[in-house]
Amino acid sequence: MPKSYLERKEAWAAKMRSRGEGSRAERAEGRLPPGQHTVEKLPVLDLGIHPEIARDDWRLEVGGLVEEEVELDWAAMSAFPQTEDVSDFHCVTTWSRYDCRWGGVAFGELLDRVRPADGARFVLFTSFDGYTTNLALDALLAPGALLATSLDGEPLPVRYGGPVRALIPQLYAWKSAKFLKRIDFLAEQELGYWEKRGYSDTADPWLEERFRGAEVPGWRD
Ligand SMILES: Nc1nc2c(c(=O)[nH]1)N[C@H]1C(S)=C(S)[C@@H](COP(=O)(O)O)O[C@H]1N2
Ligand SMILES: [Mo]
Repeated sequence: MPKSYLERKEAWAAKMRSRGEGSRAERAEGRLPPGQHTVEKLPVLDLGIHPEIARDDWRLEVGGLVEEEVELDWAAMSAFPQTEDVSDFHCVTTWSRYDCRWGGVAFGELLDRVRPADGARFVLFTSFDGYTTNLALDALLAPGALLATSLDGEPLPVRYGGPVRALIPQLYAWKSAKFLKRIDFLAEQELGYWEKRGYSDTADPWLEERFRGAEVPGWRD
């Protein structure tokens, strides 16, 4: 039997409770994942297309295997509880930027709204620049996974993916789709832009999952 969204959510919560509050401190000890070096300023890295979308014109479609498909506008985004999270950002090209302060809406809020159907196991992000990236649904349940609308206290600039980007600090940065346009919940994995070119589906920087081959099928089940 596939796990339902609520079962997945509870499993994550149990995992986090069992780790306790020490997890961030523990990570700080071995803070830099293997093969990475730190940079002071957050580099801008993307396909080179920076779509200018006014907040008033911005919409986010959320569909696929969900109980309730939604199209969010800026007012709907602002109506969700807002949160801030400080995390480290690791790009597969080996730079890491510590202490990025992202603000926005926790992915959990969106998941609670749309309610992924039983059998929804994967997610595909589609962006306004044509970029796509795939990940496991469970990645969105991790702490710090956000629909980000601000960075270091400022509204998210276009070059960093504004008006809204995905932000999943536990995974290499290419999973954090900028200029987010659509989220699809899927039963089967659909490959994104870099994944079609051989990059990892699971992309855990601590396991150095840069390219396909290192992943375990049925990841995190
Ligand atoms: N829409 C979109 N999102 C994207 C990309 C892209 O090309 N297009 N590049 C990814 C890569 S490879 C990285 S390292 C991060 C970089 O985010 P930053 O430019 O805010 O540092 O965005 C990711 N998200
Ligand atoms: Mo990247």
